[in-house]
Amino acid sequence: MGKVLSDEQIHQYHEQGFVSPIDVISEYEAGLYLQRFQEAEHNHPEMAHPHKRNNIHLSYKCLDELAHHPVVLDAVEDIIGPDFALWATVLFCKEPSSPHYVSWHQDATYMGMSSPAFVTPWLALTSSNPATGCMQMIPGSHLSEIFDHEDTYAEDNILTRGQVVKNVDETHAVDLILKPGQMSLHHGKVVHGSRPNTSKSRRIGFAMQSFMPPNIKQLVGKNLWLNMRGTNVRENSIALHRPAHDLDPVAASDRALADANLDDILYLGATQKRGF
Ligand SMILES: O=C(O)CCC(=O)C(=O)O
Repeated sequence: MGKVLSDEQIHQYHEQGFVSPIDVISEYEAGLYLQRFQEAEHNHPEMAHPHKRNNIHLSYKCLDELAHHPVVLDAVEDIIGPDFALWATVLFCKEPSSPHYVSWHQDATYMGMSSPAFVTPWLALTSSNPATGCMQMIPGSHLSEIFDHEDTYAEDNILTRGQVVKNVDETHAVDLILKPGQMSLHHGKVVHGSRPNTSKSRRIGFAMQSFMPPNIKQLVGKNLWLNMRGTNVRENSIALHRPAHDLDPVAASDRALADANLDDILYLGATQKRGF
């Protein structure tokens, strides 16, 4: 038994490359966080929109709190051990009845890390189900190598390059259905994607992408990390700061650095840059 996950859940993660659902906060609390997020979004829209969706946890206190929630960190510890840092976050918002989707891909492909053995918690702020465009996973695909990805830059594809793994057998896909306040955990190499939101409600997922132990090194860009738990000694690294409040200027300058770094890494060698 881990701190949060049962032995069965830990086994499932290692066998299938994901585990879901995990209760983090109640639906009621998720509603309060959603309200705080939407207020911050209303007051400071320049810090959170489809082309400014990375590292919002360095701008909005509510997302910083969720990234540090003890249930999130305990579950991460159950998977990768007691020492880890957070590399980045992405807020995946799909507006009601919108065409945006995420093609089949493996996260580790363009992240420039020395190993894909990292974990991403994806926390639902609103309901995530087939109608709203929940994530879908291909069980066991994390046990393969990184597949070839074709960069399509397709208009409604909200991945940086619209990168896609071809010939995925979708008959094995598993829908990760989450209530507000629940999360899933997925491995850096699991093949996953999501369909458009056909519902009348927003689908908002906070992907903490990703938590990594100190033996995983950034090989392509600057070494920027938010230390989360235990000892995280990394050569030539810069420790990011938590915001004390919305738009904290210290964390804001960290975010500018981290967003630019993420751009350099994710678009390395790309033929187009799309501002995601
Ligand atoms: O939110 C989505 O639909 C996709 C998210 C995703 O690909 C990820 O968190 O790695």
